Amino acid sequence: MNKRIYSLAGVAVLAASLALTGCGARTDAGTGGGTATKVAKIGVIAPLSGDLSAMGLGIKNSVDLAIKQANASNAIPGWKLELAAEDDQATPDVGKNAATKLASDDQVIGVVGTLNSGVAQSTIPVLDAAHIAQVSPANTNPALTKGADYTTAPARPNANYFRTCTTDDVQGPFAAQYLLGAGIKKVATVHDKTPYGQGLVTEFTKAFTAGGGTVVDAETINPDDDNFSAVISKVKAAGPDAVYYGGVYAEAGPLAKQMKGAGLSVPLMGGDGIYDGNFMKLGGNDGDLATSVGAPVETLSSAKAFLDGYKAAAYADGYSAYGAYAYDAANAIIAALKTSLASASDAKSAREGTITALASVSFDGATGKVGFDKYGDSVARVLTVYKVVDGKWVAEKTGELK
Ligand code: ABU
Repeated sequence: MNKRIYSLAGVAVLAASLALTGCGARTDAGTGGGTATKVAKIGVIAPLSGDLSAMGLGIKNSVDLAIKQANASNAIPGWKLELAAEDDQATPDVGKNAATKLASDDQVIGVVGTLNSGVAQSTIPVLDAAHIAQVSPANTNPALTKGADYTTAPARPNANYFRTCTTDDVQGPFAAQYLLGAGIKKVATVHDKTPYGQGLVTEFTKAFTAGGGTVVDAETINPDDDNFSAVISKVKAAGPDAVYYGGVYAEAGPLAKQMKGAGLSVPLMGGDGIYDGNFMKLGGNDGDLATSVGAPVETLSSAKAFLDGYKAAAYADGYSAYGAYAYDAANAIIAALKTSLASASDAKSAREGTITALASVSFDGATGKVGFDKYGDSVARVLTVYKVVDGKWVAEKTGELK
């Protein structure tokens, strides 16, 4: 074998090896021109099974849609984007394992997720150590971007973390203003002891009492419990005009059902975590209320490409409360990749550059203006109050906190 033939054989072995391991560039069949296409993966970490899978699958599908649209338009020349979705089962430990798995895949360059603020506490440090950007469409706990002392001494804990939704120090007061404006002055609070539930009730309580309302009882539940009768008895004895709940629909629905069964016929109001049709399926009643992030997506002309694309893709599950926000989160990562991958030889070497580029993205997304402040929080702060009417969520009021 002469030297040239030996060299070509070596290249062939290397190419075969790269193809087998899935690393590096590859040649797309059918292009005719041998176009080299490198692969970068956008991860998703969300509950894809279990009680909260309606929300998690909406997130996954919406990221999938953004990736497919980017590939179809050749948004990043020379690169093909792929989805790498992991189920966190709404559990911090499972989420941490999912983050570790994605971080060990050299082709993963950014992650959309998580749904739960408590799960994000576990995934952010793992992805930060691997220099991978995480953009959440749904985490609303303020401490994730501004630290535990977010009110008095905000300090960003992790530069890799961003979110497209607003936060509970906006959402809680927005709910408080709504109830006070509706003449409701006495409220009992209940939360599920998660960072989200507890944080939301804390922010609601501050604003509700500052506005002249009274919290007549403050209770907690264990999300693993099915029977909330002991808590409901105490709440009922306190005589509230409404119950404000911090947690997700999986417990809020049964709580609302059991409240009504116990003769406590006052509205239950919650945050974005209960804004899902499953709340009613699990027992939510007409007159119950929720705040959720953004304006109703169906009313937004900016969301047409998302809504049309989602419908055309015929996903088995709806986009749910965070689909449009997940679509915008994925498109924020894709916008950053246009900079970070422009001259990159592989995805891993562009991870840090993606984080840097994300901090400066600004575009008109499905939900409105997409961009981030110095903490990684969304520049958009719109919220909507929804009420259950004839078994469906109906928008009552959309706006920003005054
Ligand atoms: N923001 C509602 C989803 C639950 C959470 O943040 O934990």
